[in-house]
Amino acid sequence: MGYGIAQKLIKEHLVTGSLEPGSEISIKVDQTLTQDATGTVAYLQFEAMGVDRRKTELSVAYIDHNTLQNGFENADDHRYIQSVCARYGLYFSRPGNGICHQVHLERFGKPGKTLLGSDSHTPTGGGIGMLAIGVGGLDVAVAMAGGAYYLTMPKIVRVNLTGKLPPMTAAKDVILKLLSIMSVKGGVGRIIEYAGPGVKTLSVPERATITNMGAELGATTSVFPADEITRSFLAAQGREQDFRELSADPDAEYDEQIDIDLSALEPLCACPHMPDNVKPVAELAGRKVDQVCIGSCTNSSYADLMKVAAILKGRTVHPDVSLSVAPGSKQVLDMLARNGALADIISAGARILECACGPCIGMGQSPNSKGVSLRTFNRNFEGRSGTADAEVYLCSPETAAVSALAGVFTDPRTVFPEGISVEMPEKFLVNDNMIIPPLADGSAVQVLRGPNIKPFPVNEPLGQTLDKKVLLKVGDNITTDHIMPAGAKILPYRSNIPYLAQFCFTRCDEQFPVRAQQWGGGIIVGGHNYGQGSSREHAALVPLYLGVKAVIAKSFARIHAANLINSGIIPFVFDNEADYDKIEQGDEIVIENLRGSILGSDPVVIATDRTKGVQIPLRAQFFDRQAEILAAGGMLNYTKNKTASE
Ligand code: MIC
Ligand code: SF4
Repeated sequence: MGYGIAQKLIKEHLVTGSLEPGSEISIKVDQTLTQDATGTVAYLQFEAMGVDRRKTELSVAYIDHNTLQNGFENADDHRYIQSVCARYGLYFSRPGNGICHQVHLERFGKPGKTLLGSDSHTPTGGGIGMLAIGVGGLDVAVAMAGGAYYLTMPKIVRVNLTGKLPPMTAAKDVILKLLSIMSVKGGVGRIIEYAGPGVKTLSVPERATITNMGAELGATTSVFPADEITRSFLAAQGREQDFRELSADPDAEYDEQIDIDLSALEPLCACPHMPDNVKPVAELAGRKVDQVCIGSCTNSSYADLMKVAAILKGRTVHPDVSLSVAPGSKQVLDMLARNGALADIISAGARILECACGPCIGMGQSPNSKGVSLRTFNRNFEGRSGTADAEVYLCSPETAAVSALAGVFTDPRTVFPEGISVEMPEKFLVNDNMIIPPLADGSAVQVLRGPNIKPFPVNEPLGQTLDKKVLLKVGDNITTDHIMPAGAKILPYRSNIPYLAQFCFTRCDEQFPVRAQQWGGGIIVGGHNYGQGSSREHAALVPLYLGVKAVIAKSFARIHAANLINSGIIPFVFDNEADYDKIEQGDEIVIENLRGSILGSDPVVIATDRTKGVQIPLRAQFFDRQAEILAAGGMLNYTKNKTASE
C-alpha cells in the first residue's frame, strides 16, 4: 500500500507509535512559531524547563496580536519575548513585520518539515506541504526543549478537487464550502489532504487560505502537495533551495474522501455566529453592510490585496461603510506601496491598518451597535469583534471589496462577470530587516521581565476523591472565546492570569468568576465540541486558577482537550450523552477513587450526582502518558517528576 502526503510526513518524523488512526503517536518537531498573545506564557514555561538553548532547527517568535500599545503591558511583553529570543537562539519578528502565519509562509516554511505553533491557524503552512499543527504554548515549549509532540494519529480525509474556480469565486469559497459539508466539528481527529487535478489550478496563497481555515473544521491539520507551483512561490521568495517535492503515492489509501468540483462553486458567506453557517452571497445580496474588514492570516496575501486594489481602483467606498485593510505582512504592504496598488486602496477611502491581526482578534475596529460587518477573516464567533450584538459575516476579498463599494452584500460576479486577473509576482520584495536573527551565543543576555508578568498557576497532583459542584452548564460548540475572551481590553493581560480570571466565561454568565471563587472551584459541564477555536491555553490556565478540576462534555475540540490535560484538568466525556440533561448548575458531583480510575485500565468512571441521586458513567479514556500527566497535576509537574527520576 502506498502513502498519502500526511502519512509520509508523519512516518518521516515518527518517534513513537504507528500510523493506526486513534492510537497515540509522537513526532519530531523541526520548527516552532509563537505569537505574542500565547508567546509570553509559552516562554515562561520554556524558561521553567531550564534548557540553555532551543533545540529545534528553527524557532520564530512573532509579534502580531497585541500590537495596540494602550499602556505599558504589551510593549513590556514584546521586550520580554525579544530578550528571550536573544537569550535562547530564536528569530524575532518585530511588531509591524506581519501576521505570524503569513510571514512564516513567506520567509521560513519548508515543504516536508513539521511545524508546531502556539496558534490554531498554524496549519497555514500546509499550503506549501508542511505538517503544521496548532497547539498550546506548553507543547511548543516542550518542542523547543527538544521533546517530541504527542498526538492521536488522525484519520486522513482526501479532498479531491476537480475543475477550476470560476471568475470571482475564490479559495475562501472552497473552504467555506467544505465547512458547510463537514461543519465546525467535522474535522476533529482528522487531517485534510488536498488532491486531484484541481490542485494545480490553485496558487500558494490560495492553498494557504484553505489550509488556514481547516482550523475551523476542527482538523488536526490540512496539507497540499508541494509541486511546481510551490517551487515557483519559494523561488519568487528567493528560497528555491527550500523546495522539496511532495506527492501522494498513486495507490495511497485514505480513511474518507470528499469531492469538490471547483467549477461548480459560487461566492459564499459564513453567517453569524459560526464559520459553518454558510450561505451563497447571492442569497444575501442587497442587505445593508456597515463595515468591511479585509485582512487576517486567511486573506491578506499580496495576491488577495492586489485583487482588492483592482476592484477599488478609481472608485469610492460607500458613504455608510467603514472599510479597513490590514496587509498580512510588511512584504505585502511594501510591494503594494511600490507598485501603486496601495494608492488605489487609499484613494478609494480605505482605512489602512498596520500589518497585524487587528480587528480579527478585536484589537480595534469594533463595529457599531448591531453593526453588520463583512470580513475576510476566519472566525465570526459572537462578541469576538468587540461588539456584543454585531453580526459578523466571513467572505472572500472579492466579495468584501465589491460590497464595500455598494454598501450592501454584493455577489462579485454581478460586478465583474469576466473576473479580474492578478499575476503572482516573479520575485517578491525580500527585505528581512524586521526579523532579528538568533545570536550564536545568547548565554550572557538578560531576559527582561515587565511588571505585567505574573506567575502562572501550577496544579497539584490528582487527589483520590473529587467532590465539587457544577459551576456552569453550557451548550454545544462553546469556543475558547467564550471561556477566555480576547479583545483590546483583555489581551494585554495574557501574562497575568489572576487579572484575566475576572473575565472567564463572562460571555456565558457574568457571575461565573465570583461563583467559582465563592464555591472554591468546581466542574464545568459542556455539550459537543467543547473548547473549539483558538489554541489559547489561557482557556485552561484561567479555569485552573479559579479551581476548575474537571470538564464533563459530550465531546472536545482537540487543542483545548490537550491544554486541559497539560494543566491537569480532567476532560471527561459523557458515556451516555442523554445524561447531559440530568445534570444542572449547582449539582454536587462526587467521584471516588479518582486517581486510581484515571490511572487504571477501565475507561468508564462512575460519577454520582448527589443532588439528583443518580449515577453518571463518564469516559476517562486517556493514553497512559496522558493519565500520568493528569495524575501528576499537569505537564510541568509531570516533566519535573520525570527529570527527577532519570
Ligand atoms: C485566534 O484567532 O483566536 C488567536 C488569537 O489567534 C488564537 C490564539 C490566541 O488566543 O492567542 C488562536 O487561534 O490560536
Ligand atoms: Fe491573528 Fe486572526 Fe489569524 Fe488568529 S485568526 S492568528 S487573530 S489573524
